[in-house]
Amino acid sequence: MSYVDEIYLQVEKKDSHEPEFLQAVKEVLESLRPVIEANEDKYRAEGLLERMVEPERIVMFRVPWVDDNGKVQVNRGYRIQFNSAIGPYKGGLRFHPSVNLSILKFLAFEQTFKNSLSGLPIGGGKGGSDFDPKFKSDREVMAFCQSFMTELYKHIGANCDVPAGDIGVGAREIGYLYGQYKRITGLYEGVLTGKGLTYGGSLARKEATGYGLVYILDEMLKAAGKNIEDARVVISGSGNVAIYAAEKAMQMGAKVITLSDSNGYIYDENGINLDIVKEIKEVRRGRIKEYTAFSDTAKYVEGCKNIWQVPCDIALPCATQNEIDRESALKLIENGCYAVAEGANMPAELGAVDVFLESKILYMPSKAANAGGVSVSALEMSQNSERLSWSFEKVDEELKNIMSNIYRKTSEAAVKYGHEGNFVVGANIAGFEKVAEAMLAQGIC
Ligand code: NDP
Ligand code: 2IT
Repeated sequence: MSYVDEIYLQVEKKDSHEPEFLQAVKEVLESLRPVIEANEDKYRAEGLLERMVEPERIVMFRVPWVDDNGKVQVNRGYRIQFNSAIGPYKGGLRFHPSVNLSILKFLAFEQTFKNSLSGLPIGGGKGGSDFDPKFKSDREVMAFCQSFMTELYKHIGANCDVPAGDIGVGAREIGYLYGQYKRITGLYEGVLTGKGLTYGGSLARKEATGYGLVYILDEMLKAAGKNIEDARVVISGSGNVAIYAAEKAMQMGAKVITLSDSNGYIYDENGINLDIVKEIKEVRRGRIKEYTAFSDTAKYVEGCKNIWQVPCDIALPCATQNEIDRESALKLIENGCYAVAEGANMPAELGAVDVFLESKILYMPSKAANAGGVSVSALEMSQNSERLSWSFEKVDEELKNIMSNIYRKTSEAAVKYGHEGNFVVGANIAGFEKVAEAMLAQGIC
């Protein structure tokens, strides 16, 4: 049996109760086949894949806090330190009721290859909690964050593990978490990224994932002789990634016609007004449905799945994992969509990925497409180390270069292994090679 199949069967047996993790492992291992087959004896002798699919460490803990009614609440906290071969663990924290071990393991596994692909010296990690910040008061969120950090601080540090934001964790949460870390440890260090600009945050971190997504999309389109200008763009989500992807796409002349949240989506053929969206989502923490009160032409549709039925040229899924199933992928293509770039992590089910690859549309998978966020996080770590703050223009320029390098590495790896235009194969192989080399150099550990 091939080494790839053997390892996948082992993981399937051991982690059978972790569907998202299995999905991510399957996708990565399948596309690594050519490079594994070329080095099978060496990798097998070193147990490389066995080590790669097993997190170095998982921390799970109780997070007790008191709500506004004086009632004690208990959530579950996690940090997965997946792989430190090329640098300190790095990756976001997700606060969402759906959070469980399977989801965080898939995210941390993917993060390892994404971070490698970024070209920066960062390992892979992820964490979070099943806490739901939605409709909680600021005091409740603070109480939760302080309790969460009261355990997490033992396991992180500027040179060992540097968390950041993800779903449900933005500037407010990072602020409370940072304050508690500093208070407990007495250290003023770059232990978190996505910090506020007054206490060590980087300009352009807020924009980085969305902007980076559109920069790499633009590279992919240009290489295929296409242009983002005047394209109709369907974006899902209305959080950090979706808003700044929309902003950059609009700046580059595209028309963004949808945004969504977990209840439904808004649709306006004339293009969405982002100032209104920012006011609703960033200032008032409201729901996307409220947008229709400010617009005569926008429609609100309950439920988020049908967003992929909206005819478009380009689709940018920016909400969550598995938001596009096979049927939705087929619908997108039937309606003329010619490019998909993933802002969210693993937003397409395996069947949908197959549809994108078989139809030969331009398809940039998440670990390449959304790497701009963690890349600027790494630049924030550099700024913290040298105790300097770079200008917006400098960070943005670096981000453009990083996304351009990711595009080049991804497309070159695809060509090298005989899969020209298949950026799934390209991104997985390019990300894998550096981690593999570092692990082999460091011996069995
Ligand atoms: P936010 O919390 O800012 O926004 C999340 C958005 O997605 C909200 O609109 C939310 O709607 C929607 N959403 C969340 N869960 C679901 C669900 N189960 N079904 C439908 N919609 C849902 O998070 P981000 O914008 O930061 O993250 C979005 C995606 O991008 C995630 O996959 C994340 O892992 C990925 N990502 C984020 C990076 C970052 O720097 N922040 C970097 C790279 C990737 P609602 O309000 O109803 O929950
Ligand atoms: O999925 C991701 O890359 C993130 N949520 C960002 C991680 C980070 O450390 O900035």
